[in-house]
Amino acid sequence: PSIMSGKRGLIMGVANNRSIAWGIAKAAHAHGAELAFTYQGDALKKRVEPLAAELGAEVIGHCDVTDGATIDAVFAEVEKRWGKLDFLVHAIAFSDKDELTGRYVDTSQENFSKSLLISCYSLTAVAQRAEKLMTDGGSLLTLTYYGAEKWMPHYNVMGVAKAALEASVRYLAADLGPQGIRVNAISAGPIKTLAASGIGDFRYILKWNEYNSPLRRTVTIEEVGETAAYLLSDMSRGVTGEIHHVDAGYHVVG
Ligand code: 0WD
Repeated sequence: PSIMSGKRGLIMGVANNRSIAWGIAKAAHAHGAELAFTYQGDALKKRVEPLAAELGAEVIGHCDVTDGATIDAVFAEVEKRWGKLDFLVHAIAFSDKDELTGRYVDTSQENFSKSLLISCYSLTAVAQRAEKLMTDGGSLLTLTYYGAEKWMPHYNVMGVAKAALEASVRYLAADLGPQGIRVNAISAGPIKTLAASGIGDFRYILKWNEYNSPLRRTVTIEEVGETAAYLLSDMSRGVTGEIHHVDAGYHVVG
């Protein structure tokens, strides 16, 4: 039997076929889940629609996490179509590219607020809505990076946002645990995606991980996806508040 059959989940944060959220969607689908996708803006709609179709999934609508009305609209649509929700993948982050290079100390208040709102608060914003639909319990999953734990070159305000995101995972896990809703994060190693291309010297970071991680390579979105399928399914029913590294082991040496 497939580990995710009968489960219905919302995938937020697919930008294209290199997105980590897409790797997770493919794995969840392969393990029997039924999926719905959101997209951010019309430009991404054109990219997300054919991908969703590949998995026989629904495209629920536009969601910009800085606009609570669009989050409400998406969850209203999920409720209308499914009545409930079993899992949610949050693979969303943003920071002004100009501040993903150079020094953290130069971060502007405006970009700090925007980065924390989109990359951190948005998990809490979607958890508030998901809680109401996860009537049989559920699993929330977000994506983080080692720059939350240690200084990394160029990661700057994103490192601060990811540290706050990881703390949010723990607080949300405690709040929602009594209802059987689990909240976890995957700390993924560096992967060449659209968002990653904004980070200074990203190719060097990939090479560094290739040379220094225990497995002597980087990870793929398919590998992150398989681990996500475990965290989204009942296979991990005793696991919550966890930050699970899928990074070829880099965190033990870095
Ligand atoms: O090396 C990497 N790629 C790693 C990524 C290592 C470890 C963690 N991560 C994290 C990212 O920080 C992010 O949280 O994984 C998550 C997914 O990122 P990704 O797959 O690397 O990047 P991408 O394919 O670009 O998807 C991120 C998407 C956005 O794409 P763009 O590139 O257009 O910003 O997040 C979405 C958007 O689709 N997004 C938003 N969605 C709703 N509202 C918003 C927003 N305001 N802003 C960005």
